[in-house]
Amino acid sequence: MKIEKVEVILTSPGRNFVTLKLTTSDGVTGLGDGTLNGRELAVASYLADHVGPLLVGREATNIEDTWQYLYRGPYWRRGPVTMAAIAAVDMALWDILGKVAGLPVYQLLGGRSRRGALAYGHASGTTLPALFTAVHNLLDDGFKAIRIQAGVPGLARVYGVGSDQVAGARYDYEPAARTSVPIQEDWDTAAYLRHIPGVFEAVRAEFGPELTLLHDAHHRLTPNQGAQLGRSLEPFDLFWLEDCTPAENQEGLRRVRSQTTTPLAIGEVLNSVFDYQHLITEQLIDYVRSSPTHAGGITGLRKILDFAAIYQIKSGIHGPTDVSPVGMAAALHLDIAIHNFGIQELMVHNARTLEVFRTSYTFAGGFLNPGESPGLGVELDEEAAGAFDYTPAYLPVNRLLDGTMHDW
Ligand code: CS2
Ligand code: MG
Repeated sequence: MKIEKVEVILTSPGRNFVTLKLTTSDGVTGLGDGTLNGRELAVASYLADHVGPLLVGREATNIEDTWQYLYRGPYWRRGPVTMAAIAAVDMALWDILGKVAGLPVYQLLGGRSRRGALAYGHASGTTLPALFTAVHNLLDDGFKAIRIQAGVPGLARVYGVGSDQVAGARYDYEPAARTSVPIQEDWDTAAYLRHIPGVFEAVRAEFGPELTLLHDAHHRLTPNQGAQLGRSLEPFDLFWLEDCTPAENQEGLRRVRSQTTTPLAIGEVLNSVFDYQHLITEQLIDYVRSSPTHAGGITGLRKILDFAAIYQIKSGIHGPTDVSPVGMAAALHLDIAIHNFGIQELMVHNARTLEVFRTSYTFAGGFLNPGESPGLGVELDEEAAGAFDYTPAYLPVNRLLDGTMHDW
């Protein structure tokens, strides 16, 4: 069964998505997600101009060989654009294999290891009452684990904090603004470090000790500041503190690790097993945050997670809205199959996105399931997709109050 046709589909039902569609000589189709937030066109070109011609005529079921061919073949290895493109091909091939076998992909990965994948949702608020409303809304939806982000006094906007919600509303925060250049936000680390422990103290006082709580520091701290935050959050028993310091300085995590027992999650910007080498072998983290979409697909992420398992490190797959429903489905098949599952992030896509991508995964009682449809279980309505043209959209940039460019 050969790959016969390669199509790259860009659609923007509220945000941009890059989808690869492969069709085999037998007429079986597979979908893959190559969405790279704010750099979508680079992946689309990589796929259409460089990868597509290599795929036509290849055996569709040779998934590992195609992965290695695309990883080792071009000489230039790793990097977000390359690995998102490889991811799209890899997912589409697993989708095809599942459809041919008549089985959901998780069955091909070794079958079910758990009844469902514990999911965490996002709650944020510019004030404590607004944050509590957001937490109540998620609890009403069934969430058992909640990421807490809060506005910081003195800062006009903080990345990861959406508009305040009213009771009963759905969390609807899209980090990428549909503007031709990124909007700018400001940042004050000292104000943040003063404020956040009190937020968690208040949340614990309001919601009790059992609710699973998480926090994302979005790479904004030095290792020493990360250690300080980790320590100050210890009394509030977090499931994890995410991206306390930029992950490219892997040695920095030694400093954090030696100073705090707050569990650490890292990796949404990492894209290969090599990026995790020291983080995993030195046990500097507790959770791997990469997604199939940004780490070479199911095949690429499986390599990372199997490596992590040896060191008792678990998965915490990135699931923002910039991972398409196809990428989300790929994550869920892995979540159900692997042994070292930790938690799955869930930012629910907007209604228009879910009209374009028809999903068969489910969320109930705080747990996600990939569904039993053969393959990944996501169908693309191409007519609906065609109604939404690519629209430039970018994540914000972050500057200190004196104008210095900062991490976010
Ligand atoms: C965030 C994301 O989900 C998360 O943990 O860090 O919102 C992330 O910033 C975006 O996916 C970037 O594209
Ligand atoms: Mg994050």
